[in-house]
Amino acid sequence: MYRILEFLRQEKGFISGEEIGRKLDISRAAVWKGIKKLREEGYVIEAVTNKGYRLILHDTMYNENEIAQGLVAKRLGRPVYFFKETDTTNSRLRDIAAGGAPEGAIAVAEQMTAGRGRRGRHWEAPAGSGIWMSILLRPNIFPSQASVLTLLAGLAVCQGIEEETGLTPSIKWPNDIMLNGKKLVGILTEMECEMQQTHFVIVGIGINVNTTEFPEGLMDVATSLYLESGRTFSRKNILQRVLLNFEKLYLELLESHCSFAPFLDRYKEKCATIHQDVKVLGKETFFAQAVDITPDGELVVIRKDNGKKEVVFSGEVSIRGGKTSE
Ligand code: BT5
Repeated sequence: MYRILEFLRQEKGFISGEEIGRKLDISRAAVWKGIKKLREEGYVIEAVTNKGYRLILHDTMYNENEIAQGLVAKRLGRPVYFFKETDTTNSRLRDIAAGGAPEGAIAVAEQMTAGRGRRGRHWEAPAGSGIWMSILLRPNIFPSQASVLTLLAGLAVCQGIEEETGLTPSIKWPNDIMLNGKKLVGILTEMECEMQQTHFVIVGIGINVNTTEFPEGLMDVATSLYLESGRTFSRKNILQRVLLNFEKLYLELLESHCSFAPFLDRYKEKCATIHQDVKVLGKETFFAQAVDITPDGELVVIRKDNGKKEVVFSGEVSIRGGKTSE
């Protein structure tokens, strides 16, 4: 069926069923069946007697074939595992990774029924509105260094969104992307490791793209590209841009032996947390002012209660705006 799609895609005008059949060495009935299936998937294909078929609408289509089509990234996004509905892409990709899938494989879902945030929190992931994607990486990295990948994913998502939409989100250290004070993107990095060895890392990214409304309770804190701009965007284009940006940063990270230092200035430029009042929720809960990011990607804060400087590790804490509660 997708071979027929490729034909239609290349052809600017009409192409007859006979010609498609001849080139693909299949019967006209098989061509017709393929066209029917493509239509069922949502492709709009015009059919005119004596002229043949013409592909009209595919820009809004979202499936493994569309995502792979025109992907510039060479390592990430190959291959694409697409699910119309699944519980959570992070778990699906974990299973796929355990079966030996290569670095760069991604799992993408139209809808997740049990999307995950950190610490068992729920991630709202309805159909038709967002990018719910997990990326498999197999870096030679200590488990303690893996949180750097969350920071780089955040940077890549910001860059990708900016390039594709012109909107300028910022990062709330360590794993949220915000737009106009509301959460646009969440990132969940998970890994399979032993004491000193990382087997693989899964970076899960959730981006609210064309979401028109959120359930009660999320409306005040969550937003989408659509809600902030009044425009709808191609999920495929944004996804591809994010992958390309993440790939560039990831390759740079490997070259720098997994040091975050080369990225520090770029990260700080996008990070809105610095100079903000924050509530640190770790082993201990306290209020503080964020003052800097270290070359290892940790947050430096000055505590409100005793004025002391402390370094906060991303794996350990949640950061909330100073005045809000958990
Ligand atoms: C996160 O957790 O922000 C990580 C979210 C990661 C989602 C991706 S999608 C692909 C992959 N597969 C998965 O199953 N997950 C990953 P956390 O910082 O714990 O934030 C969770 C909180 O964000 C929730 O408690 C809600 O308050 C809020 N939230 C839930 N759904 C949201 C949404 N769609 N947009 C914005 N905020 C949301």
